[in-house]
Amino acid sequence: MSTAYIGIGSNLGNREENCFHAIELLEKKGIKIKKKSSLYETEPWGIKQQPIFLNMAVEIETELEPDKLLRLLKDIEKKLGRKNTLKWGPRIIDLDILIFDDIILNKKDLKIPHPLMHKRGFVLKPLNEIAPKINHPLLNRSIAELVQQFYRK
Ligand code: PH2
Ligand code: MG
Ligand code: MG
Repeated sequence: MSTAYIGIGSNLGNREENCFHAIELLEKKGIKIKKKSSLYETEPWGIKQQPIFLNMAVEIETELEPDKLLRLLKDIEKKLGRKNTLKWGPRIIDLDILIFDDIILNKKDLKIPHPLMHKRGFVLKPLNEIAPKINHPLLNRSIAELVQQFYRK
């Protein structure tokens, strides 16, 4: 059994409903949701001219391998009506693998830990709420330390 952290984001439609619907579909597919952060209203990062996001993070337990989990996340995004989205643009739902056990993966379509997570407040804040002590296996810092570092800049 593996423990992983998923970042959830939405800035189109009923954002809260989209986030919780995604969690429901994960559970239906046998993913155990161990912890849920609060919802955070966050300023759009990357492309500024788009609606405000709702972001959250969840801790899951799964028997799936990372690539199978990625497949499932993509299927759920599609089911919720996500279209092929502009990079960093608006989306109904976004489900990203942030951390997966202490795995380091650098494949073309799947990089773990998420390569930008330590530079994004909208990822760090919710993740810090549910998992301040876990280690970022590449940076060898806890999430709490990464949050501190983020706000010092
Ligand atoms: N996702 C993006 C790009 N920008 N900004 C915020 N605040 N929240 C997001 O989830 C987000 C973003 C691409 O995945
Ligand atoms: Mg994303
Ligand atoms: Mg994504």
